Amino acid sequence: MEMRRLLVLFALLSVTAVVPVLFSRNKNGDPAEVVVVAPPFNASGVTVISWKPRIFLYKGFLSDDECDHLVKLGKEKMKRSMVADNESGKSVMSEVRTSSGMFLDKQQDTVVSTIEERIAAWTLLPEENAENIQILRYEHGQRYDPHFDYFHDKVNQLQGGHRYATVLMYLSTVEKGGETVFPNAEGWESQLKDDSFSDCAKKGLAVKAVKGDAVLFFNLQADGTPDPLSLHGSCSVIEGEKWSSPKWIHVRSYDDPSSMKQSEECSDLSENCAAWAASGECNNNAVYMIGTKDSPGQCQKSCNACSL
Ligand SMILES: O=C(O)CCC(=O)C(=O)O
Repeated sequence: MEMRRLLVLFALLSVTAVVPVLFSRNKNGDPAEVVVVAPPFNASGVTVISWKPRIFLYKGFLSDDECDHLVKLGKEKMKRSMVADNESGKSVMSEVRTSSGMFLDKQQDTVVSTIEERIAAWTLLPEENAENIQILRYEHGQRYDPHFDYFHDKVNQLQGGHRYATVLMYLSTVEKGGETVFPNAEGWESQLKDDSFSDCAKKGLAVKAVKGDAVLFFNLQADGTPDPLSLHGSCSVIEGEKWSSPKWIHVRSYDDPSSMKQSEECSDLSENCAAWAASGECNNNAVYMIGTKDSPGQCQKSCNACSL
């Protein structure tokens, strides 16, 4: 009798449970020791923070267990963060970014796979367009000065093209500072900010780092050109420690090597191309804008000159 009641309870739970529980397995399918609670994707947790640029906040995107699991995976392999050099595209160390970080493998374990699937469901962008999840740690005083996630060089665009969207997940709650700030967001001056915000956060539209929350923002405009309003940075941590986790999603497949050729052949290299093309520069300044097959110009895409 007791056994039957238990079975009925289990059957009821399995159809009504809102929060799935995951037993984490690594890539080889071997069970790991953690049990992780994973919230389902629920669009009603999402609010619009800004339309220019497009920024959305998802409260409770990750469970506490998922955050702790990602921090644990990252902790052992932290290295000083790098930035992409604007000329060569190579990763270089820079004083504008003082955090440390590492990249996970894609589908490294069940928890990571579930989060990657949830990101794809939220952004409506395929998993293959995304880079591996990065884990970042900012200790006291560490920051990332305002920057763009789209590229200024050709080399970085070879794999998947520009970073179209960024999902930034917060894995810890920062007591003071550590906000993500968007200094170019339209109308940021009207965001109400009390003394719990740092001075840095008062210079733009600010999102506080709260464990489990995530922001999604678009680095390109709807017409595919870079959006200068997407400038963003991480304010210095004043109290506590910040763990965050960006997932960058490209315009094309990041995993499929055959998508590389397309970007080598034709792209805009300046965020101003669409405007220049609209004002007649493709005809008036063809060498600079279009160039030749061997020496491509800045704006082949906006000039509709991809088949040179
Ligand atoms: O951690 C943050 O708040 C910002 C991170 C960021 O801007 C980036 O990694 O591109």
